Amino acid sequence: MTMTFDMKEIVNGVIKGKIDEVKALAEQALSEGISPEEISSQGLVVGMDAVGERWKNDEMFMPEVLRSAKAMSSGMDVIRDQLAEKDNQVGTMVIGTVEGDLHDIGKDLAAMMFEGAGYKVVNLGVDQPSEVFIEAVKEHRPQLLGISALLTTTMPRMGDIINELKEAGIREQVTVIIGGAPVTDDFSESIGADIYAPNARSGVERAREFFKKKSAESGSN
Ligand code: B1M
Repeated sequence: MTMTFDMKEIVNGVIKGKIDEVKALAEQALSEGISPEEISSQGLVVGMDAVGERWKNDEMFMPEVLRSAKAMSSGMDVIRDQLAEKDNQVGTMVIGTVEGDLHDIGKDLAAMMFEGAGYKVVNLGVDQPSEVFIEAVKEHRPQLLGISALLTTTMPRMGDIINELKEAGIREQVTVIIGGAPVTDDFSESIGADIYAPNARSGVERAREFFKKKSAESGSN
């Protein structure tokens, strides 16, 4: 049987913020035998990626971005259980916004992109003190710890979390990825984070490259 489903419909549905339509399309795609990974990586993520680009280029406004995020989320709801099956999982990610910072839009987009890439995501929310991050790493033993900050005044909390991971003796157990509008590569390096993500999509790609390089290095040792 030839596949009739056109993934572009999901991509466009996300871009246009069609919440119910994206849900129905994801259901249709699943019923036509398309895998949840494909629905995510070739449909939902591609759509949200385009939204991110348009937002960056001032071609979309915040309410539209949020509607698109809801549309992506409605598609994720359809495939989440199947993506979460052990065989499909890439790993676990704990993610949160630092203490004193209430911005969660970018952090939630990043969480969604990582979920779409096959991570089980534990989202701690906003305004979280270092202890909450440390306890979550101890409890969930994630491969990735994602930290977000949108204010120049709260950025230093990211470094505090890394220092507290060291003090707790668990820094080496987890890869730290940081993001947020004021964050830069230089800042990331200065606090000893492993990966800096300029945007949600690149975060997923950089994490993939990081783990690939790490496993190649451990293989050659
Ligand atoms: Co605030 N705010 N805000 N704000 N806010 C900014 C960040 C600001 C740049 C606006 C400005 O002055 N031009 C400015 C910060 C200045 C600075 O520190 N340099 C600012 C300020 C000053 C404030 C208040 C102090 C304002 C006040 O009360 N006087 C206050 C602080 C409250 C607090 O946190 N304690 C405040 C409050 C708010 C609202 C509550 C009104 C609202 C937040 C709503 C919410 O998040 N639920 C808000 C908003 C919406 C903004 C702007 C307009 C938009 C932020 C956003 O959501 N962007 C922002 C101005 C701007 O950025 N143009 C601004 C869209 C989002 C998709 O982008 O978050 O950058 P972003 O995320 C990107 C990447 O950075 C990256 O991927 C995302 C998608 O590609 N990314 C990650 C982010 N986290 C990541 C984590 C990762 C990976 C990638 O892995 C871990």
